[in-house]
Amino acid sequence: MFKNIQSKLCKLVILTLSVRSEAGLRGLWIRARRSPKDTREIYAENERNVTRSNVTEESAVLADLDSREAINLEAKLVQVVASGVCEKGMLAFLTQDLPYPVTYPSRTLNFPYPCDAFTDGGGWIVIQRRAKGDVDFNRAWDDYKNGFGSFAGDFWLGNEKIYTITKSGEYELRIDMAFNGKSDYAHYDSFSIESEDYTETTEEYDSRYYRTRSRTVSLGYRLSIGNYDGTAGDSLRVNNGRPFSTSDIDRDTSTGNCAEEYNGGWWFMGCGYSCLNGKWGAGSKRGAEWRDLTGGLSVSFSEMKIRRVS
Ligand SMILES: [Ca+2]
Repeated sequence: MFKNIQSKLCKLVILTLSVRSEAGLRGLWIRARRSPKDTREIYAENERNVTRSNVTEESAVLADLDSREAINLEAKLVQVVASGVCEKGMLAFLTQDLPYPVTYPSRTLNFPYPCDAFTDGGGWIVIQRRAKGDVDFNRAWDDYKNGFGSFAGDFWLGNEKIYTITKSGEYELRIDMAFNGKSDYAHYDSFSIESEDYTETTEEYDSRYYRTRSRTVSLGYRLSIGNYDGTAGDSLRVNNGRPFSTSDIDRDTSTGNCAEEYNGGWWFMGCGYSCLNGKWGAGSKRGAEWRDLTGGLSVSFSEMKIRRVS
């Protein structure tokens, strides 16, 4: 167990170094449950766990952190500690280009995710972000299943990961958006998606005996949302109960292909009033739409995030 953690820490430190060397960024590992004054302990712990050949370079990175940057990073750490974290005791990675700390790895999930520890008390796992427009969201089923993009910019966490998270408890959904220079949000008091498919077992009766029959039913990450409140309007309502559609897997109720029309995957009906994964470009039609807020045009920013409520 310890060796496993040790091995992961090695990889993480190596990742830190590689990010820094490629982008000129400086990384710092933090343990969110600790106070900022313990940061040096983390440095020391990381250093003990890196391989001998990496020690020199890791020390150089730490020495290279100037006092101003250390203060900034520690200020963020204070906020992480003071407000809600997504998972107690998590390891979070924070660089200057990341808007939120990213777990790597999580203690209970085997994939990293960004944690918005600042909005409305924090504790939000961010599952979608559109801010820069540098990531193509016009992608096929498998990309939406596995996730794509960068936590430093635009991304989709991945339907399989979202399903894994929401099946582990009760979650709420918050969507932050910007349009015409104004920020708004939509909140749903429950949120989950079903699996990609599942095996349904039925019992059938004939005159001599019961027999069991199994068949695989495709749910296609079907959406389930609860009550709405917020300022952006309830533009996701008609998508409730709809499976996910992409340009290559059309499960919408339209005779056309909504994912093709919007250039992005979503829980389309036919085609509905929202698609925050749609074609990027503030003001474009049939794009990153939230009808009640944008009237058919596109938002200039969106972030979808979920938080465990029980
Ligand atoms: Ca269709």
